[in-house]
Amino acid sequence: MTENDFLPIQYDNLPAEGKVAWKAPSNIALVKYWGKKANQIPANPSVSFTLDACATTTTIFFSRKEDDSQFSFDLVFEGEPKEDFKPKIQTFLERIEIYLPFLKSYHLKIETSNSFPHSSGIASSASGMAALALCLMDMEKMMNPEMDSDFFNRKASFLARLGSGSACRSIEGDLIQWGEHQPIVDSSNLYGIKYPFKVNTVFKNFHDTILLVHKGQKQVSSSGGHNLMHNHPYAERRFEQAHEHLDSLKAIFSEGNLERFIEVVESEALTLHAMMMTSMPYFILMKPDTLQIINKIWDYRKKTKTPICFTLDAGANVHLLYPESVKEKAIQFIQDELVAHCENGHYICDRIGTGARKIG
Ligand code: 2P0
Repeated sequence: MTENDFLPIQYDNLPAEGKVAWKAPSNIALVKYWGKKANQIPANPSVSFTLDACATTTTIFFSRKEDDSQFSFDLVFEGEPKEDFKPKIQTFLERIEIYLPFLKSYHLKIETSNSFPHSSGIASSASGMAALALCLMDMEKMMNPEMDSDFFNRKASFLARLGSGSACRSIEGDLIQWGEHQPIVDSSNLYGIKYPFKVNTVFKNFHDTILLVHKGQKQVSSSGGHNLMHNHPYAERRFEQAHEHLDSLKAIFSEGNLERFIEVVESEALTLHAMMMTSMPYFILMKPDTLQIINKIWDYRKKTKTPICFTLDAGANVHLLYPESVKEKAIQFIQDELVAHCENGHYICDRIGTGARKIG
């Protein structure tokens, strides 16, 4: 498919008003997207677990308006008008207007809230942009009821990507791949797809406990970090490595090989942060507690042979990944040894999820 496949047909039925609502989850990448080309095209492919508990709920009340020369929207975040989120949404609407040309014909009242605290350091752009894209697709579906659910999800992912790259992996579950990768025939730079190969049941109910090490603002945004991969001394080798890791996951997922899964996932997390440390300007998003947690995980794994590993997002928080079979041990370990490294002792128990849900 190309971008042109997402251009709409002529609509014959523009409703006067209505309401759409979706809840979209966050996701955690196993092979990381870090570096992009123009128009939100990823420099390398990625694959992620869709999460469940960490999610954004968005409702749009829409009504036809006379003047269709510009966008008109209000934004209410967790019950309060939120002016500082508006420029990002304005830019998003401008980018996607060509694919949803009815947007300027409506006033949109967008109400949105997150299940996780705003200041937790958990990125809300993936779940937020996914929920918004799904609401807007739902509006399009009212005007084009023939649209099938595969196309609906694919276009929602395509639009979400234009808001935030990783958001394209937050539409469906439970394992989503994004970015062209030759051995995955249907892979695309334009949208996420369900991981097409066999996945052993050991990965089906994986847990992700997010240890909230640092809840403050990051010094460098993800967009800033992606940009620093241009002219980065190790970029090309890193992009190749992401392909290699994605290839090696095929047998790992199929066999349920947790030992090798841990190797790939932890290497990806540390490589992501190594890219940050070797950018110009260089920066470090990990905190001392991030490293202490990593060392404790390694010690615990060595001592107990429990298949618990970590991954990192673009921040200081640590995602602890483990299968259902070791859940009790993992919770005990977190409480005994890791909570002390979390800001105010806070952590979020999440798990792999099935994707976004329409709620209204
Ligand atoms: C990922 N991250 O694959 C990687 C790993 C963070 C670390 O994608 O500029 O918010 O909106 O496309 O998607 C975070 O970057 O960046 C991200 P934009 P995004 O999940």
